[in-house]
This record gives sequence, structure tokens and C-alpha cells, in this order.
Amino acid sequence: MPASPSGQEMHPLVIALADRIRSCRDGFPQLNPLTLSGDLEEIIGTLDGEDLFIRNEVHCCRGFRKLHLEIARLGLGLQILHCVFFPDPRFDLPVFGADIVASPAGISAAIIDLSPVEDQLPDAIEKALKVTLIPAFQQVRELPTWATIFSPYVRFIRPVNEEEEEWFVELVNEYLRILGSAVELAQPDEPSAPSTLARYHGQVSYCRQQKRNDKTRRVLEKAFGTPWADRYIEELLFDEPPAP
Ligand code: BLA
Repeated sequence: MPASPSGQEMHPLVIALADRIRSCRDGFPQLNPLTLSGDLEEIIGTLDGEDLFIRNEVHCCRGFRKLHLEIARLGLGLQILHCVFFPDPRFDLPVFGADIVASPAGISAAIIDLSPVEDQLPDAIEKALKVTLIPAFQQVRELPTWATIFSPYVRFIRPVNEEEEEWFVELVNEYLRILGSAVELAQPDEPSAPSTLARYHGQVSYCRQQKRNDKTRRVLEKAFGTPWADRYIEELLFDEPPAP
């Protein structure tokens, strides 16, 4: 089983999903790695004698200002896969978001969405998601109140066995395939176009709603302290896009 930088094993779903996301991401047009300020690429610490780490990969490409994939182990055996692709507001593209939370008791949360930054998803994406078959997951979870940013096609589940974990990976693959087709075709609008401005505001509100998830903040504060957690959330996890 693959090991983490600290030598501990990662949950197979975290490994499989990260691999799948990387292989889809690597097909995106004009992909370029972004360098993170020195102390943010790999973060290593300890909490109550347990090794903690965060490993970040950040890219940009044509159509997306930031593609962020994070894998973390954050105390009490908590493992996280966090992934957000933030569009360049000049392009008519949604936000891609995926999150997995695993503990020694198993996966507690697996969520995937293509989230609109205007009233509606782009037509081609809406049409494709509408005909995507939803696997028969046994445990569908209720969304928290801040989750108004997600599309009607958000899936928030607790996979109950390996079969459902595989279904989830395939579902993420399908959402990324749909997004990959859209990014190939998308043409940028002018920075000053009303549509660009609307999508900029939509992305700002996506970031603000995500920052209302206390569960993310609490885990980071416990591991690394409040000032560090604040900076990490504001600058890396949910930084707002630059004004167009
Ligand atoms: C829930 N997120 C959680 C939980 C933890 C984290 C501990 C509670 C687990 C559970 O309810 O079973 C922690 N998630 C993290 C941390 C990071 C992270 C520390 O990504 C990063 C370092 N969260 C996102 C994104 C989405 C998301 C991009 O970061 C969705 C696209 C969703 N996480 C999300 C949702 C919940 C959650 C909807 C459930 C919240 C709730 O039920 O209140």
C-alpha cells in the first residue's frame, strides 16, 4: 500500500482519487505548475505524537486560474483529499470541487460537484450532467446550510464499501471528462465584459461560502494554530480571484 511522506499508509480511495484527478488534470490545455511560497508546498508537523502532513500541488491552465490538489493527514488518523479547480472568470466554466474525509473508522464524507458561478451552469455542462447516471449509493448525506453554492448535481455521500468507492472515483472521472470537453471549447470574454464580472462575483461568493465550513477550520486550527489556519484558508484553500 502506498505510504505517505511520514511513512503511514493512506486510504486506498484517497490514493485512487488523487491518481485519477492527476491524470485528468494533466490533459488540460496549457497546463503549468505554479510555485507556492516556500512553506506551503509541503507542511509537516506533529500533534499528540502523531505525524501530520499536507502535500499541495497547484497548477494553472487555459481556462482555470488555479487547479489545487491537496492530500493531508491531520491528526486522530484523519486523512483528507481536497481539490478545487477555480476558473479564470473570463471563461464560461464552473468551479470543480471534490473532498474526501477519511478516519480510522472509514470514509465519512465524499463530495463532488461542478458548481455554477452564475445563475446556471453553462448549457453544455448542464446537458451532460443531466444524463449522467447516479450510482445507487446507500448513504446520501444532507448538505450543510452554507452549501447553497453547489449545483443540483452535487453528490455528497458516505461510501459503504469498496464497490461504492469505485463508483465514486468513476463519477469524479465523468465530471472531469465533462469539464475537460468544456475547457477545450471555451473562448475567453473580455476582462471588462459584464459576463466576466458576473463570474468573478460568483467565484468570490463561492470562496466566501466555503470559508463558512467550520469543520475545515477546526481541524487546521487544532493541528497548526489559528493564525496559520487563517492564512492557509485565505491564501491557499479559498483565495478570492483577482479583480478582472
Ligand atoms: C466536511 N471537511 C469536512 C469535515 C472535515 C473537513 C473534518 C467533517 C467530516 C464529516 O462531516 O464527515 C476537513 N476538508 C477538511 C480540511 C480540508 C478539507 C481540513 O478540504 C482541507 C485542508 N470541503 C472542501 C471542498 C468541498 C467541501 C472543496 O474543502 C466541496 C466541494 C465540502 N466538507 C465539505 C462538506 C462537508 C465537509 C459539504 C460536510 C460539512 C457538514 O456536514 O457540516
